[in-house]
Amino acid sequence: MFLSVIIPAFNEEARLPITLNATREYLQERFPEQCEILVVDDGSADATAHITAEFAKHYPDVPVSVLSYGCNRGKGYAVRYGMLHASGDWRLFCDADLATPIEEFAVIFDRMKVDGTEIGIGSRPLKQSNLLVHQPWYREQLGRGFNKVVQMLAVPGIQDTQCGFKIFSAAAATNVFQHCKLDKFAFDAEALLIATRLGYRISEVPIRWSHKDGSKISLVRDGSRMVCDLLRIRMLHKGLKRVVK
Ligand SMILES: Nc1nc2c(ncn2[C@@H]2O[C@H](COP(=O)(O)OP(=O)(O)O)[C@@H](O)[C@H]2O)c(=O)[nH]1
Ligand SMILES: [Mg+2]
Repeated sequence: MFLSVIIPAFNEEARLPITLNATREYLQERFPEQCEILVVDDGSADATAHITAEFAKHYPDVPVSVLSYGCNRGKGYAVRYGMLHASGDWRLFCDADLATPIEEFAVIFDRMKVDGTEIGIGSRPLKQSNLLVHQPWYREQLGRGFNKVVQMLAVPGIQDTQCGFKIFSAAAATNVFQHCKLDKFAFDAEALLIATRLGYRISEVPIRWSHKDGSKISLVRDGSRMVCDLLRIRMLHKGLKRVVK
């Protein structure tokens, strides 16, 4: 299996069908018979799992599965679960709203080949990034502030740890996500810190990106949790040894 696309999904019945369709069409055209889509149902109370199962029945050309564990654990847990249960040589996780278009996979992957890296991440604030629809200004500013703290506490030199579009080789996914402990939204920063400690280099690549309505993030609840988690990251991962030569 060449590629697993992992979509963490919490109550995504409204946004998922378009995303599944676009992803399936892209994979079918670019890498026929070598891909799978894994929707990780993060304890949704709506028809997320049902819609995904119906979609899989209608379009058997690309295997689509739902992974469920019955309760809402958070995006970090869902992505980790998907990354560790996938079988692709390469593993992409992307948001259920496809704010980063699926076509950006090739853009990042091509850069990874040039750089010789096993981890590639989409990035929004770079000069060549193309933000078609911006987030509300206060969220964009909060994001910039958050990145400054992330760079200070976890991963210096990365301009955007939070973009929900990241590619890992199978080995990198296993090595990194087996150490991840954070279940909520600070997991990206944690995964990148672990990756760096293990010796992986990361390609940060400008992408096309559009803000999508329907975000379920609560700035107060999720934002304060993110900051608390961020303060713990370095302590959580003190003893990691390099695995990459
Ligand atoms: N808000 C939220 N999203 C989750 C959770 N678990 C998984 N996700 C998924 O994480 C992604 C977050 O995207 P979104 O809500 O659009 O956040 P935003 O784009 O960063 O504002 C989506 O694919 C969600 O379905 C959760 O517990 N809460
Ligand atoms: Mg979104």
